Amino acid sequence: MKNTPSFHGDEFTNGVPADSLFHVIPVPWEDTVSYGGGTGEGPAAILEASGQLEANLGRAVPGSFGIHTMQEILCDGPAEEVLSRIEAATARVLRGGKIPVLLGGEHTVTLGALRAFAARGKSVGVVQFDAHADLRDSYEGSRYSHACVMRRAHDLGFPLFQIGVRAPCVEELDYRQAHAVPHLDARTIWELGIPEKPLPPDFPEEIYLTFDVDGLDPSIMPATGTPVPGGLTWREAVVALERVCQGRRVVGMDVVELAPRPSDHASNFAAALLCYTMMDLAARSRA
Ligand SMILES: [Mn+2]
Repeated sequence: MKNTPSFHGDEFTNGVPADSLFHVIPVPWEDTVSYGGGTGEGPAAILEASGQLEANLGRAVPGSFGIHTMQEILCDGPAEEVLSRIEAATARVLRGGKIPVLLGGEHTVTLGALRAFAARGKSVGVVQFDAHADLRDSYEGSRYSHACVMRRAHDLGFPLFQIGVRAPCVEELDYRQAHAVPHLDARTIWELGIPEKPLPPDFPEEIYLTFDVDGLDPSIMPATGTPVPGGLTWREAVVALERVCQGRRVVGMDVVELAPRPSDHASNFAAALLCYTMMDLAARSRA
């Protein structure tokens, strides 16, 4: 087991689980990557970079709510086994009434976390930031490919909202249309910006945020396996996050698909700051 630092461990010592609102679950899973590799190194890179964060974001100090970083999930073996481990770790966090913060790893990580919510029988809305729709039924022979993760989530009955998509395939466009999956695609953001209230009024009050870092533009996030131009600027991402959290309660989150590259510490830091920003919004959403 690698000895990686805890999240923001230079400012806040690794919290006692019972006193920590945020439970960080590193999941260095890299199984079905379709283009560039390296997502297995994502969690360690985010934890490393989190040491460079300021304690405060404006006047807010998200770390003061307590951050407990768990041991990383073992990602060897068949996908079903890895998913079961992710689900079990997430379920423990939920039983304690805390917020799971998963660090990927490939996007399939999200399915393990969502299964823990499904087992609790709660209607949680999934808000997905991504360049891709991830709605294929199967990809390269796998139903657990990262290109299928939101299809699997939708199969489980989770309402879904997609932000920043700009590379959907025709199968995904058809699926979206047939199932009326609401979305705010990159093209719409180019033309109209981020609406005041991005989510449909009937979207669940409790939300899970899944942020595939390729939702960001490659100019600020080149370190990902399948970068696509035309993505969210930093400002658009933060404003969109703030607006989807408005009037809702964040019950879980993940940051996935960071594939660190040598001498690109800017991407790693951007992913760490993104995660800390999401923690801030989650803490505020519970206030
Ligand atoms: Mn994705």
